Amino acid sequence: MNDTRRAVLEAIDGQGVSGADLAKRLDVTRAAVWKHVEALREEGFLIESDNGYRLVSVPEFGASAVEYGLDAPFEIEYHDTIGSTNDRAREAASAGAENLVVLADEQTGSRGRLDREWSAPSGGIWVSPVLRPDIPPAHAPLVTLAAAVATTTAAREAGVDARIKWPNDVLVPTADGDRKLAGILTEMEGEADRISWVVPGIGINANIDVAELPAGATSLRDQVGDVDRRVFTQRVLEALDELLSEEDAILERWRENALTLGQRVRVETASGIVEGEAIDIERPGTLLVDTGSETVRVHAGDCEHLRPA
Ligand code: BT5
Repeated sequence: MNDTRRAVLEAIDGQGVSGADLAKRLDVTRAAVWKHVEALREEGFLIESDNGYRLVSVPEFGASAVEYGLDAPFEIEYHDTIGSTNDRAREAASAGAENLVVLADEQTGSRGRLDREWSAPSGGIWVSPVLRPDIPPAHAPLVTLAAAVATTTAAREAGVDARIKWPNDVLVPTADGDRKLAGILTEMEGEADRISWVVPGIGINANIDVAELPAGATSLRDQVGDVDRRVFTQRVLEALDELLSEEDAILERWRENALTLGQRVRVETASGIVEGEAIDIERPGTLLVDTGSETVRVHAGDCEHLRPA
């Protein structure tokens, strides 16, 4: 959203302000004020003009909706429907985009890790930020952890008991097992010593019926009823931005929200199966598994929580 439009919204959020006053405050002509108001109305902002301009409501979802009131330096690119927000974010990143977030209501070709299918019907929060943190490629797993913490934080604020399963799943423990609320697919391009871009694509089952999702999934709707996706998306992006500026907090916050720690796990890694108790996490995202005879450091793999022996 351009700065003048944001300033118009801020000025008329609360009380009515006349066109003349707005023009003076923003140092533009009255015709320009009118043009901005019309453009905002077209984007779905409800603006009353009986007694000066007054903001009545913000659109439910979309680029300007999420940008307005967002306390993080991201520009949003919104699609009602798209193949994959990660594909689009990668393309934009390669073309030089910075601080861009690709957001969609529905995806028709979204991916999980290892090219697994990810269902993304309308009503979800499918979001792929393009980040350029000043860290070496080997530290990229920290970004995935941060995205998981950010998503869990927003879900907990919405009243959902969300926890993280190492490395990238956000689950909700229920009487009949843990159910998957969100997943993260991190993709990046790096040079030898520095990440060029990294996209932690986050898929959150928001206002979706579980019947539309694969077995074992849950949604925010299923847990607490429909949420305000605009605010939820803002909270995820704000928490992510905050964590990335405070790298040391990421592991601490991850531990606080982890479901995996203290559990018996079975991790399938490229070099074989590791089974034991997950005892801790280490930079940049290494899981420590106590097998009974030794502590094994697992850098990547698919993790399964086992029932206590
Ligand atoms: C993930 O993979 O959990 C990462 C998912 C990332 C999706 C986001 S959406 C925005 C961005 N754009 C993309 O194209 N992708 C990212 P993984 O750990 O491999 O889990 C995949 C497995 O989760 C599948 O094999 C299914 O069993 C299950 N699954 C598929 N869709 C699901 C959903 N909507 N909710 C819960 N589980 C699902």
